[in-house]
Amino acid sequence: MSAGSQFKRYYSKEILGLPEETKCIVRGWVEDIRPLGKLMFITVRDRTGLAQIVLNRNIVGEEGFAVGENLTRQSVIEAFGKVQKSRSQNVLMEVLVEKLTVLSRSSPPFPIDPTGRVFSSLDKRLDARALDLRNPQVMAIFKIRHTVLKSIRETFYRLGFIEVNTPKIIGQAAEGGANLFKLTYFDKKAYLAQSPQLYKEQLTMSLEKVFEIAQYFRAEKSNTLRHVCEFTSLDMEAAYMDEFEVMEVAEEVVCNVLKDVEKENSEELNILRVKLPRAERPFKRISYTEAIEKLNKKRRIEWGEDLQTKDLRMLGRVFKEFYFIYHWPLAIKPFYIERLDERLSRSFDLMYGYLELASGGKRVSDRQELEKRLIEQKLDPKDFEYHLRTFNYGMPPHSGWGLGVDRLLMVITGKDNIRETILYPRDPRRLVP
Ligand code: AMO
Repeated sequence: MSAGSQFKRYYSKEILGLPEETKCIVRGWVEDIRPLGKLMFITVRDRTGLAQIVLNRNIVGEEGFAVGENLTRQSVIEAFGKVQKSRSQNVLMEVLVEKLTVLSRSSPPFPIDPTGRVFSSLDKRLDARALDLRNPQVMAIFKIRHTVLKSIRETFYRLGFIEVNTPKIIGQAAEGGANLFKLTYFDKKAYLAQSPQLYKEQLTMSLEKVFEIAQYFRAEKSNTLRHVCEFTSLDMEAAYMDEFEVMEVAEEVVCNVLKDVEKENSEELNILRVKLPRAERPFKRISYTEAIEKLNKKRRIEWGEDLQTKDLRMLGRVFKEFYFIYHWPLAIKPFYIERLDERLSRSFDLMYGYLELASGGKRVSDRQELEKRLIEQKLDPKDFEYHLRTFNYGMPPHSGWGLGVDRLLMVITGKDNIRETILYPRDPRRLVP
């Protein structure tokens, strides 16, 4: 029997809608095996769901039945057969097998139960991530992630942005010296990129409006639920826009993502038992100074201090959905953010409750001012010569932001731990698999 002989591969989900007698090929991994006299019921899972296939000793013969008897859970099989109505409870249609082949035999016991019936810790699950991904609850997160990435791209294409790819091996720091992973680049020192900051700014000189979705690296020894050493960032940068205009772009991206996930992933949201967060434009905007005033009603916090997790949690109880905190003190924002006045910067963070999702702002586009800001932040302009030079070629005013895609996924999937939203997360303790 070959795939050419009128048999066609159908996904599990499609089989339920097929007429009786349809010749089909079922491919997937074995989740359950239930022998019942001369019959054997096998539950096969693929990425769309479950299918039931039935072996009948009278049809497949002794040899064929033995293939079923020797099956192990999680093995990958291929079955040729015909669709029939099922007599099992909860199963509408099943496939009566004519030929069963084991494409890859698994070797139990397994380190985790990928059906999710037996609880495993996240650490154990991540150690066996390839198997963990067979769990529909886990797979659902990455199906949603796919929609999120697609939706982001579509929004930026529609807004006339050009998608770019900047280098990840770099010779100079983009965000200052801390948190860099160092590596040897032949006979030179090099680093893994912390962000595309300087490149995306330079690209506004020519391509004007750019965006990039890529992974970045931070050597942060913080073992929190929202930090990893390799994260995916959505970065945008646009010439001739100010901080408030790019905040609107962030709103549009987030709202379209939510709309698209609602449209494409109702099944996955059901599997995860979560409701999408609400997002109404415009998002609330509060200035840093207003935030400090609000916080001061609960605890003493000096103007100029960075907001600690406990402060953000407090704000998160007041602002339950998406909101911006804008115009932060100059001293606690990076050197490339433009000055609003002596104390304030033209910066903003996009928040969801207590969680910072994105930060950005209007950038310095004047070389002398940028050098001054570098010195103020105790950085050496000489280390940034390649970047500073580009300002001599004519640098348009520009603004942009970077948004943590993994964190956005936390909000959408209702996960408290960022590691759940990353296929193979990297943190100070985890480098494999
Ligand atoms: P920032 O450092 O605030 O800004 O990063 C932007 C967003 O990226 C996410 N993020 C992280 N997510 C997980 N683990 C980490 N270790 C981590 N670090 C950052 C967060 C954060 O809000 N160049 C600027 C952006 C800009 O101004 O355009 C930057 O990198 O969601």
